[in-house]
Amino acid sequence: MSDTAKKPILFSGIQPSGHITLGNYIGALRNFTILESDYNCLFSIVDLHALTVRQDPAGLRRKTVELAALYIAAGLNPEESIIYCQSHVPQHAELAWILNCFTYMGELNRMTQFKDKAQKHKDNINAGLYTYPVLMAADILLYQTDLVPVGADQKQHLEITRDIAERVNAIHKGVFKVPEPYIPKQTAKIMSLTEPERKMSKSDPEDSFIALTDTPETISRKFRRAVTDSDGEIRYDPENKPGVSNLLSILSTLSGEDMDSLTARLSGQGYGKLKDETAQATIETLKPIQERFHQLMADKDYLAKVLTDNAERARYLANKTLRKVYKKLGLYQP
Ligand code: ATP
Ligand code: LTN
Repeated sequence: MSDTAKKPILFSGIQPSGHITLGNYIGALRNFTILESDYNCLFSIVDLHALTVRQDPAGLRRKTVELAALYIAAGLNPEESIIYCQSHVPQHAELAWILNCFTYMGELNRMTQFKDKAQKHKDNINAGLYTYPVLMAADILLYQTDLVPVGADQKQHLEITRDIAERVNAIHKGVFKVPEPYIPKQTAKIMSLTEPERKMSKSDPEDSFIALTDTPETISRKFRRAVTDSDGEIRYDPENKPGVSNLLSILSTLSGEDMDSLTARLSGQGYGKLKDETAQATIETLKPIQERFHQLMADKDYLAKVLTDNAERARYLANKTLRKVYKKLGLYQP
């Protein structure tokens, strides 16, 4: 950790709320691995956020450990980066309370993720779902974060985070670093395989997403059944051809072939060929990740130690910001 002190800070999180999908990988996890060496990174398993929808306790515990294994299997280094569970660092919830007092209901009312999730879970529109963006702002601001790599669906949450930080800073000078989002255009939104007008989401039905742990047979089958269109032309046009464009985005990202040469090479060929190549590229990308994932899952003690040690590193940093916030706001600190 030679030049650690000089590097800017990167924070991101994924919820342990289901099978991690190819959308999470391409939109988030893969970028984490690309950026890791240039930043001091924190990668959180945001288990408190997952509680905003009902979770089965044993399932939540299992998915938490699986996500830790996937972070490492995808290439993140837990000796350098801080890979940890949000609930192991109580400062997240503490700062969230403070930030609640700097967030307007009018702002939260505009959040599209809240509206979508409220629609999906009509029987459980809880206050946690409503204040979800405030906890997310706390996650980020707690570490004086410079950069937050996320998928396009999180853009609005990043904007509210910046607004909250600026609002606090306007009253109490210099409390928070105002973070920048990192949302690369082409890969920011991987779409569902069955409803390509909607984003691929880990809480949707199995056939709509590729899980990072799917077998090669399942991956091939899901891509073969992916919804396309009937004009038979291979062309990148997300507006009019969302299904085909989604497959092209996935293939181009995973194979490294740029979109122009890819569409030129495949033009005039059938969708079967596009689906086959996309499946193959996915299988090849996921193979080493899956091997490492299974090795790690066979060593739960190692994973527990990583999460325990890293939570301590996170608490140390989190505490520094929280103390500063309490002091600046006038909470008596003898
Ligand atoms: P859920 O369905 O439970 O809401 P999710 O699949 O949206 O989950 P999150 O844990 O909310 O996953 O997101 C983790 C990261 O993955 C975020 O940075 C998010 O923007 C990104 N992400 C999620 N889905 C996609 C997608 N389809 N395309 C690109 N990025 C995505
Ligand atoms: N809300 C995010 C997950 C998340 C997150 C974060 C991402 C929670 N806290 C902080 C980046 C930074 C989502 O993907 N749904």
